[in-house]
Amino acid sequence: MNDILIQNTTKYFQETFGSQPSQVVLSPGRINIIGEHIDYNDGFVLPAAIDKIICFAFEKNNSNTSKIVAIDLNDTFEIDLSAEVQHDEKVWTNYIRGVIQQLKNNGFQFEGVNCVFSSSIPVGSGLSSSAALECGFLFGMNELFNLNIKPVDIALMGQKAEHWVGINCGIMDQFSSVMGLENKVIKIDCRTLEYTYHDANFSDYSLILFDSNVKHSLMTSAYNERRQQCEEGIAIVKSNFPAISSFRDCTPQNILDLKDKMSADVFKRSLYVVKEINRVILACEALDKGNIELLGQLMFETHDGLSKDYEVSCDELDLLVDLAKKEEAVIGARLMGGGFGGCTINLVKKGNEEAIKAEFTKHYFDAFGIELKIYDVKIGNGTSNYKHN
Ligand code: GAF
Repeated sequence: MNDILIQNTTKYFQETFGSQPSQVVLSPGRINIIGEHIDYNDGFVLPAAIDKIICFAFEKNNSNTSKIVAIDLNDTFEIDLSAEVQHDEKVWTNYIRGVIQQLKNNGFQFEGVNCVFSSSIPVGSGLSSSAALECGFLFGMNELFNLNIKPVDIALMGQKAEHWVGINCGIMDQFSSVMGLENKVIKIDCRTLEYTYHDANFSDYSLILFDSNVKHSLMTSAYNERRQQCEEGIAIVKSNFPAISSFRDCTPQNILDLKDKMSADVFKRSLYVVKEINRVILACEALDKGNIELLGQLMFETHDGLSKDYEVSCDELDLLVDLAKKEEAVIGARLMGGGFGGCTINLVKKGNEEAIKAEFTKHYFDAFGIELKIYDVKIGNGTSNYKHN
């Protein structure tokens, strides 16, 4: 599938700019096995890059203006690099503007580019198409102008670009988009940015994403609010237990002891975070030992926490996970990403995929009158230059 995407992108570039691109970059979306809303809480997460990507074709244009074409949106924007970077009503352009702003802030020297891009990452489904856009564009600029930005710094600058757009996100999405490796999940310590690769030992299972096909508009404000509540929670922990500096050093009992000192929401969020950090550690051990059944149970527990304590689920996602719980062939499922819509991630015993897909499609449509979208995903490499075979 991506071969056609790459061909079309380079062809479109040639038709638009009359030359061959000098640089073709592939930048993936991500899944997250477990560890949700944990990256901005100094915890551990377990994501992976996937085989759904954005393909970019670039060339320098020897001017001070960049021209960027989003093929799928049939839209183009131009940006004068000598002017101050401004936000725009066209949201997609802000991710690129945010990256340009980061390059400028960090004093990098660069000029205008011509760029076209096209994507196989569904937008608004919680697969981090925005991180892929930021990191892929930045990767291309790094290559074209020999900026010598290290991969982890590409991820950090991508994250800052996203903050500039308006979501106070953690590092997980950009990190996994840049650092992904085929068939490996990455355990990221979001406090130190140390990371280890683990075999994605899912051989008897398929990873299936069920896309609720809804996106509740609260997402940005609710995300930022959750982050703020967690900051409030950890501040209360620190002032009562001076030896503790982050949620990962807390036990659930520490939070229970502070119940009277926290608002009901801050208490629930904090308890969820402490439990989820612990679940990621257990899940990673289970994965290493090939105990995928245990990993699946932990995923179900994560969903319960996200739904009841972190309150970032919605009826559509809850139904998809309830359906999964009833199916013997689905050993784990949960909402994935920021929440309020998007996908659930499911571990489905091999051989049962088609029956499960049909079952879920029917039940979901009966309940909400909405078509379920389904993605089979494979774990792929992080952002890279396209190399012809
Ligand atoms: C979004 C954010 F961008 C990530 O940083 C992460 O917090 C995730 O939601 C929730 O785990 O994808």
